[in-house]
Amino acid sequence: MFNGQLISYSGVQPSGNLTIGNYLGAIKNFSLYSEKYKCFYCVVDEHAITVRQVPAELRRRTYETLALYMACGLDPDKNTLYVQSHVHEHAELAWILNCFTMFGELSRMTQFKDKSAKHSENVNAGLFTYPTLMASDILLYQTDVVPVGIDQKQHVELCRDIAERFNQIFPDTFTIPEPIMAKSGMKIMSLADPTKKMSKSDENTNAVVYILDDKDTMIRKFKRAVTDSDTCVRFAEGKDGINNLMSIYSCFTGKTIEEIEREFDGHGYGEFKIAVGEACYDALAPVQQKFNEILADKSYLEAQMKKGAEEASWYARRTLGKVQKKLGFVKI
Ligand code: AQP
Repeated sequence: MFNGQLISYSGVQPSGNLTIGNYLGAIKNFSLYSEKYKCFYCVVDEHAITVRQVPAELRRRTYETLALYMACGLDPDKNTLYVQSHVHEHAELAWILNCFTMFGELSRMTQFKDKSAKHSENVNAGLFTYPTLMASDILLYQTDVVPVGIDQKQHVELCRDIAERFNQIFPDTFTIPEPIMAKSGMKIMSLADPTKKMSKSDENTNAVVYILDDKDTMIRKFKRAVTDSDTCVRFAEGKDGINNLMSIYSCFTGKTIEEIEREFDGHGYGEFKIAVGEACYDALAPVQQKFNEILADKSYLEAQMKKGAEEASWYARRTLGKVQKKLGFVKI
């Protein structure tokens, strides 16, 4: 809460081309909060460098992620859309929060364990302290709700613990945020291994459907999706691949699982997979068209980045100033 206004905050890393997991688990839901909350949606480029990035690609994806926010319905006049590295308070508060976060807490984060196993040649301190930067992102804006996919729930819970610890020593500093997750789509799984989350950084591009994939590519990927030896389209334990495809189809069409089971009763997996690909493309085609229009106007995007950074900085400065004063830092 900031000046009596409820706040929603979330972000996406420009660490790869965005997937339908990012869309269904996060971005699609962001615009739902625009009426009730003051919303901040950030392109978290500082988080992305915890894993090595090619600079030209990071730059390109930063523009693209901002353009996708807008293409997915986020109006820059109603939401504060900005890039994390344009607001230096994020990194400054993160340092302070590092001093209120325990080594053991960070060691327990599953994303750190997964990513350090995946990037064993580069287990850097930034990867370890990623959650304190995320806590800084959230707490700087006195955030009430954080719309995220389920994989980020643990980080939001740690953020709450850090804020409560800080508030105990320095009362009334931070609002304690709540993670909020979509009822469906909170964890979209890989098409190649449906026990694993779909991730934009997956090296197997057939395992991932990108928001910007063309129709043929989407259908081809769904056709190749790993399923099981059964042929009946029904949601059941042990049918991870089909369960995942049914969830995706449900998210894109609004149909319930029971409706989907009835629709495909007597039809095989092949027909169902094509229907999932078509539903996915039909839902995303308008986003793709809008994205291409917005991306074509780089100076418009840069003007929006600047406006967003100025708005965000105003809020971020106020919280950081309050924290510094409470800690006893001298102001000159
Ligand atoms: N598969 C998913 N299903 C549902 N939600 C998902 N999210 C990510 N993958 C899925 C949600 O998308 C938001 C932005 O994610 P992020 O960019 O901050 O990083 P991430 O969670 O680490 O996503 P990726 O795609 O797996 O990125 P990489 O491969 O770079 O690590 C978050 O709200 C996340 O929950």
